[in-house]
Amino acid sequence: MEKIKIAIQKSGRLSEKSLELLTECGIKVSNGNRKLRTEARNFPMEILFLRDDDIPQYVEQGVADIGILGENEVWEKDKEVDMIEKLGFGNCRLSLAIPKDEEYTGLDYFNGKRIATSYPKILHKYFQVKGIEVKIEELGGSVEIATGIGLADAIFDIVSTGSTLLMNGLKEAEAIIKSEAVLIGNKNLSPAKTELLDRLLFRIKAYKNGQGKKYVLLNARNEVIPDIVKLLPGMRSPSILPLNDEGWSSVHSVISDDDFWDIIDELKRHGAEGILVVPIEKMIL
Ligand code: PRT
Ligand code: ZN
Repeated sequence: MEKIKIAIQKSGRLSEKSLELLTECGIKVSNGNRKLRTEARNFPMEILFLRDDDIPQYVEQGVADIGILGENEVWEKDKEVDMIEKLGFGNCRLSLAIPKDEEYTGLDYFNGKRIATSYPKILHKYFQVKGIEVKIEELGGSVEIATGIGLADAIFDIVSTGSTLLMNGLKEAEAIIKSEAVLIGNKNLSPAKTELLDRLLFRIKAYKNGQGKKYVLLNARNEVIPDIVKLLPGMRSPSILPLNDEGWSSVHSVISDDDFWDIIDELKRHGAEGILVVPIEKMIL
């Protein structure tokens, strides 16, 4: 039987989350002794552990059929691959940063400046479109120290909390693009592999749909049920079940974490009782 080959980061920020995603998709992977490749036990899948920089090329060439990595790497490597699905982890942004005591006057500030980065392609395209001339210093890592050691006037790097910039006496001047982990795929997958990819995607989407949502069960008197139903979005409409107690019903629905507490407050105000909140593991729409 044909297997689908997935490339994930060997060791780095996305490794654990990538494996966790496969686990959430019911795919059992054992990588106890940190092998470079392994097979899933209950899904026709082979897992290759690679440096994220190499994943776009391997997926383009078909060494791997699909891969998980940061969008930033996909754009920078600029290979012929399909962006299939955003995965909702590894969120960060690529930003221009300058020494904190400098006065930032807008994009023109960078005219003629030397900017250190590990993302020269993205940066070059950005300033080309803006019509601003900059000198790009390509660095493999430790970009944040480039201004301190006199190698550059500014940097272009990944930022998430901003604390690395702060520690290195820098401040964020412009956030250029947002990035998160994505699933990419080879452009010429066989029909058998496409079917395996579809099965995987179905599971990934079910997992993603359940993320950030709660299942809510509550009891209320029948006369307030119409008010309560108005407060609940639900997948279609909430389920309403009669309780053994005459004149009472139980309402079941799904609420997003974002407005969770606001809705709970409103539900209580409208007479909801015995509110039970349960995490959602998967949600198949
Ligand atoms: O060895 P390999 O080449 O596989 O790994 P790598 O060193 O190239 O990548 P790695 O593991 O550092 O990051 C993998 C991916 O995680 C990146 O390509 C991004 O898509 C994503 N990601 C998310 C991040 C961050 N958040 C992040 N904060 N990657 C790097 N950082 C670094 C950043 O470079 C900077 O040094 O963290 C620092 C900034 O963090 P804050 O929180 O201080 O702002
Ligand atoms: Zn890398």
